[in-house]
Amino acid sequence: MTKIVNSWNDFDPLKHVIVGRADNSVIPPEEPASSEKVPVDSEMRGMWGPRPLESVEKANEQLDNYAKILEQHGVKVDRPTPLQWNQHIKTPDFSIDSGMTQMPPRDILLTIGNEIISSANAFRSRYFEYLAYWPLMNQYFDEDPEFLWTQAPRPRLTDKSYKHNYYDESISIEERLERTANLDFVTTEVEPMWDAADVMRMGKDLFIQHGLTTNRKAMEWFKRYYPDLRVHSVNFPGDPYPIHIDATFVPLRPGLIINNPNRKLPQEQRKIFESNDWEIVDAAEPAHTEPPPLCYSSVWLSMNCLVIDHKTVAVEASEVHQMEQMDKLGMNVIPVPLRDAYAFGGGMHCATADVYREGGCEDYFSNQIADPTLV
Ligand code: DAV
Repeated sequence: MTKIVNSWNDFDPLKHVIVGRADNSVIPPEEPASSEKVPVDSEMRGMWGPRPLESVEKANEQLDNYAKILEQHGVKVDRPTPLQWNQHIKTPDFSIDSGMTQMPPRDILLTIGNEIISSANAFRSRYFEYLAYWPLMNQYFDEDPEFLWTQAPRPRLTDKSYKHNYYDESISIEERLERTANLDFVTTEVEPMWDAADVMRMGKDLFIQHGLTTNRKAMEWFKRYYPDLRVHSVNFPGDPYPIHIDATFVPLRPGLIINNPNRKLPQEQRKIFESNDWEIVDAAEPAHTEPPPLCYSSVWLSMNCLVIDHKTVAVEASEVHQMEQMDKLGMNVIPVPLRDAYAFGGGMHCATADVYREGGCEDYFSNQIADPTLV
């Protein structure tokens, strides 16, 4: 019997992965969810349309090379099938002038054991992104009799899914930080919405970031859908645009996590880690002071690494401080140039989605304390 899909965490030995592609990527028009994400002073405000072909080619060159490097390290690599994203999207509930990309598979696909779930993204432009992965899902379904091919409940994304007048040009960074620290985001709670990259998988425990792309109702959905897992809601004050946990809180091996020093996990949310002998260390500073042009993500993609096994990690090749820290933490570093792909939706971790890691569903948090993160 062929076993294709299995992954319970982000650090056990990686054997099979999906690496995204930049083809046909579009900067989508502003919409209720993204107007909050695009920083006020960003050159991308109000701008949309197909990304420059030269930038697509450069990104693809680095993504292809990343795939090749992973293969050299014994990891099987699959690639999505690009769609034409520069076309109008319409559902009974909303319409938007374009889709986005199939570069960061991590935002769309969540692998839990033998199951891959397509997410319930809060961005309207990303509504059909899962289609780029359908040929692979179909193939895994044919080949692996135990593979569970799942689609999370699709959000309707009507106007009720967002707060209106939430966004205002005059809002300062301080006000923004106050709002996010108070768990006040542009998304409402009328339906579950979540990006797969907000979910940190740790065997029996799922730590999910409550932020711009994932709401509380999603956590409730996870709790009911996986009655045997423990679902935790975490948040990181200090991030004015909290989207995706993987440039904020990144596990390297059982017992060790790096945390963005500007977005520290609050003290009371640390208890579950501390009482189970997990160490949380500040991540190294990024090597760059600015993200590359036309990039949504922050410079903290520096810590968005892909762990290959408990002793090996792939880090973006220009992130000298992060590579040095990995070395000090006892990890062998595989440097991979990927900065030209950042603008398409993220870094080393974002650009991939797990298909197969060795290992099973471990309980890393067996010492259950009074834990305010537990949903
Ligand atoms: O720091 O901008 C990027 C995460 C992308 N998946 C950040 C988060």
